[in-house]
Amino acid sequence: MGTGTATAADPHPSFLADKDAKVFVAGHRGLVGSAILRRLLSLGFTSVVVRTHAELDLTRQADVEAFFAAERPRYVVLAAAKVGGIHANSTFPADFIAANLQIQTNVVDAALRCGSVRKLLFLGSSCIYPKFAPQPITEGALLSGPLEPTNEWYAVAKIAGIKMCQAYRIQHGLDAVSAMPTNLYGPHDNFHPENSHVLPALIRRFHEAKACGAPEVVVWGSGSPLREFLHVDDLADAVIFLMDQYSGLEHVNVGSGSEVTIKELAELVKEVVGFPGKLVWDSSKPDGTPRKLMDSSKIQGMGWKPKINLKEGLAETYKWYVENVISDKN
Ligand code: GFB
Repeated sequence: MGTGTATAADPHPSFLADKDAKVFVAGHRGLVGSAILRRLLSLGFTSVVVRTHAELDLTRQADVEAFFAAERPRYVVLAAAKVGGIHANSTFPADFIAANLQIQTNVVDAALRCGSVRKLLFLGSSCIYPKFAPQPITEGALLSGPLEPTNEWYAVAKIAGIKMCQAYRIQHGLDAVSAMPTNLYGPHDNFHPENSHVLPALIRRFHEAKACGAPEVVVWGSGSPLREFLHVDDLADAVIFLMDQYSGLEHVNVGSGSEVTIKELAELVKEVVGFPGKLVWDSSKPDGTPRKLMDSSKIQGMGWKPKINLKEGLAETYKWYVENVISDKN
């Protein structure tokens, strides 16, 4: 546990008391990494290190080792990953398992070998849990049953990441912790029509339908699956909180605690975007797991709570989409 200041018993300052230390945020251009970067800068961290994919390919072990040896960061937040929605996960299983295993293995191992890293946080996903895990899903449900087939390749890689952090803690004493966020959304998301997650996909589809006066919008599946959504700025807060406060072996769930059906979500996006037409359901598309509500009582018990409700977060994300993605295309 971080105490804020260094003492004789704990010679290191806590993360939040060490704002001039080098912090490497891997994946700073993605949804999660960009939110963590914004939060670190707003908190006054002065030495955040980032690399674009073109500057450093995290799937290449030698390049990752050379980067860590040269930069010698004190803290690492591992938010770099190959991610996507239900369609991308089932279409590119090899890419999802290979890239994620490579990135996390290279980064965790290089963090140990360079000798400078005091703490590392690895980000996973709620899809690590069994398809039919009891709800809400506690951390203890890991590896207690079969996974959801549409994203098992990604899930297996993320489970390996948790286990790698645990193994490096046990064998080498590396302070590596893992956070498992629920379904995330917010600025800098991927708004690709097929490969994105449901929330950005629907923002784009409703916006384009409204812009061209289309009478209806197609939504995938039955509409009955339940999903829990968390704004990425809330996740960024949780990541900073865990970097400062948590040094346990077990991973930590990070969720909002409230869930909606996909039908309710679609109605909400329709309202926020202001699309006047109707919804049509494409039942040839998969539903995925029926429900995945996380039990976030562990992190809430430590003192973290989400702040952004879905409607507000959705409205703000739509505004960001219009100002950044649409205006970039014009
Ligand atoms: O967000 P999503 O792709 O991911 O889909 P998962 C959630 C639900 O929304 C599914 C439905 O029931 C989809 O069928 N859906 C409706 C849509 N319309 C659309 C659409 O236009 N696009 C998309 N993408 N979905 C992901 C995993 O599962 O969850 C990842 O694939 C990751 O690995 C992520 O773990 C958090 O929630 O089903």
